[in-house]
Amino acid sequence: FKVSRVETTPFEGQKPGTSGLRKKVKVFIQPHYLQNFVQATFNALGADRVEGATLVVSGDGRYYSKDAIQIITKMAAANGVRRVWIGQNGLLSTPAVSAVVRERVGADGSKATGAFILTASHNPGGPHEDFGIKYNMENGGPAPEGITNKIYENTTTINEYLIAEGLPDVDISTTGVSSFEGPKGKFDVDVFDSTSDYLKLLKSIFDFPAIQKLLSSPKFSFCYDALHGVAGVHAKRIFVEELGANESSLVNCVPKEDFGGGHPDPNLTYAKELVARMGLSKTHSEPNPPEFGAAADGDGDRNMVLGKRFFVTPSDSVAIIAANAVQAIPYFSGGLKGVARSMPTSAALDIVAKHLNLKFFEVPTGWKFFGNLMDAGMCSICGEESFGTGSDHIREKDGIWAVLAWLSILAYKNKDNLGEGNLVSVEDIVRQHWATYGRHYYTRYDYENVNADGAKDLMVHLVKLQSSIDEVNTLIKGIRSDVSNVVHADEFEYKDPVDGSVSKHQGIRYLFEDGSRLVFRLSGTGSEGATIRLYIEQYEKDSSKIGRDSQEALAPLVEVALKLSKMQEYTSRSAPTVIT
Ligand code: VG1
Ligand code: CO
Repeated sequence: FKVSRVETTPFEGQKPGTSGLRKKVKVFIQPHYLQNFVQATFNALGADRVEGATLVVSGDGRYYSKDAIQIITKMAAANGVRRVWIGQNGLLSTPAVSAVVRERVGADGSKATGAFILTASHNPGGPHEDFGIKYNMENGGPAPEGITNKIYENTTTINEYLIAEGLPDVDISTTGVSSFEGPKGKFDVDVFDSTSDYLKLLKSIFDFPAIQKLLSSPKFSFCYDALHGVAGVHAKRIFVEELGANESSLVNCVPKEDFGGGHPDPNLTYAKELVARMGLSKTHSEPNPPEFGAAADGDGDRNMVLGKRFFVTPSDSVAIIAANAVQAIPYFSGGLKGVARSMPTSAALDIVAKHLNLKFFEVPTGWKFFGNLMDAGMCSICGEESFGTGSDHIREKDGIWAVLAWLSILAYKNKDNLGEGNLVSVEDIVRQHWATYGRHYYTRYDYENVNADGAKDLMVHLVKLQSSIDEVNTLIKGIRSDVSNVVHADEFEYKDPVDGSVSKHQGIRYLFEDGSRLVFRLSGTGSEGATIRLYIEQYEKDSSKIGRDSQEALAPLVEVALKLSKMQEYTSRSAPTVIT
């Protein structure tokens, strides 16, 4: 092939958000749009990280992925990349990409140096929905802000990109290596099995025979919903072929370019089929739900964990995994190096860290901040309230890992009663955890696609209010007299303990005397308008009060949050789009 230089002009708005660049497909398919972003990335990385590189290019299989893979492959070849690695059919979950970058060794002994992940994660897909792209580094984690800022800068001045001319489209449906000759020498495209490397890593972490025993017990039943995302590919291999789960326990596990028209976000609103199967639907009654259910998002890095007629909040989930990891998961048997959560995630993990005397970190929203801690050996387990849980086995959150972690805990707690005796259920484990550590009532209200100016004004209003805590407390007393006092309010700012970098404006916090918290943030993953996230949390230590309905327990704080922020006034919305 030859290298051709194509003239181009900048597009506005190619700024990567919380997790890469996400836009409507109709924006991405404009001539040169994707190409500009990819070239801006190569330029930000610099020749020494691009020439001779081995790049993974794959994603969640959403609409436009196949075209994007061909374009990126040709651009990689033209920019001097030595090898492109592609999961079969272009399918790799985000955690599988991270595992491949860290673990896979090519037939010629090569190791990956980075990855383009093609996904807009939990956003819907299809010709009228979203596409997305992000770059991950050699450690398998998302590019740090230093690089993403550089990428954005480059997109504003770009005037040409390089693409290989005469390089045929690669057949991504069949595994194997194809070699080509370019001006700078050899270029290989290696299409490989999507699950093998990821599976190998997971097998080195968990006790697969113990999980297999649990899954095969007639007392236990299991269900996994991939919402037509890429996790379905891995789920079939791992849960069915390796662990012996029944094929009928997999729901929506065939990936679709448009996720079957659904919203591939694993929560109680969008994972409708799973919610019904687990006996949690308000309109459908299920006589005998499975003991355990879980769902994934489009790119397989998120998880929702459910028990029979029981919802586990993600904030509780990470705390419970951390509390049980050393006993239940072989990888952690030597102890935990530390734990971390994102700022809006509930403080359930903090309490576990205190009890177990573990290092603890609170970082801004988005997985990239955990990676630095893990690279420095300071953190083993971490999580976010947004259905993200993971560990230092990779540098992304990992939906299937979280399911295996829960199955491990269930296997451990039930190791002596799979024969006789009652099964310790998901609900039993959570209630036992609350009884030991107290309960964090938690909910998140999302106002999706609201007017961007209104959203900005609401945030400005909330920051202004913070200048007088007395005034805030007077306002609150006028709204609800049964809510405690605000003792501190600020905009969250994070100084990375490893590289000293500072991230500002990471969410507005109101902290109450009794440990309650209100947090307001603007989403960084949407593709249209603005999305306001309101996080509400209340801590209850009194064991006689830990069994309440969470929306009911939080009602006073919700009322305060909505009135204090003037939510309806600024957004013209009387109710949130989604409550999780
Ligand atoms: C959201 C979540 C955040 C998560 C991010 C990426 O970001 O709140 O916790 O890390 O999505 O997840 P935001 O900025 O919209 O609140 V994923 O599964 O979309 O890669
Ligand atoms: Co995701």
